[in-house]
Amino acid sequence: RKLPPTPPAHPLPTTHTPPTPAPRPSSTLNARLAVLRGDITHLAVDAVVNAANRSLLGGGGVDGAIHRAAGPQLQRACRALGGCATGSAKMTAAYGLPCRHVIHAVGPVYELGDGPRSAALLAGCYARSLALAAGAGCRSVAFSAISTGVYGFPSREAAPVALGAIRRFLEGPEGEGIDKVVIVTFEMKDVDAYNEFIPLYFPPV
Ligand code: AR6
Repeated sequence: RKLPPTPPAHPLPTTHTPPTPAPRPSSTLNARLAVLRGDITHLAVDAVVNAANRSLLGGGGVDGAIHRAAGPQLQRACRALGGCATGSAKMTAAYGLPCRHVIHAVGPVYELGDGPRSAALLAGCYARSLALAAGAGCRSVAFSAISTGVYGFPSREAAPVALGAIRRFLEGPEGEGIDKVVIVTFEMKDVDAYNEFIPLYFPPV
């Protein structure tokens, strides 16, 4: 007898549900968001957001690049933080990097969650990172494409989650001090995903 097919570990990517209510077009808000393809370790912004893991002790991907460029003091500072929960973030100084602070955000491993829970955890990374940045008086923040590398979050699912969380924060009272959020991506698949969803979350005026 033929066995039934094994269900996927998580629901297959659903089509994106547009945000409700539809975000109002705002040239001021639009000017506060930028997408850049490049190396986040080169940016002299107030805070760079790293895609870390729960140990905060470094790893591969953008985390490895940030630790290499910052030097060993960063790992010593991270060790003192005692790890971080998934969906949250912690901040350190930036040491050898040209930015002022590093915010270490721990994104979800996509395969371990279902769609909605992973999305909520990913949104939490963006919201918590922005709250930490605003609390430290940062005006410019650069984000890595959290969870879209080793952690396997499909870029087309991650981009609307990130954009929604960034928009909500910038519109809220805590977001007032943040002049610029730069999303820094390394790969064309992330650039394409952001370009697809920006008109929905930051509609043209
Ligand atoms: N600048 C900007 N983006 C980069 C850079 C860079 N220098 N290097 C890679 N990326 P990943 P995750 C992009 O895997 O999925 C680590 O081992 C990359 O193309 O770095 O959250 C941690 O320690 C991708 O789009 O982070 C964790 O264990 C994005 O950064 C785990 O990986 C994020 O990919 C976290 O996995």
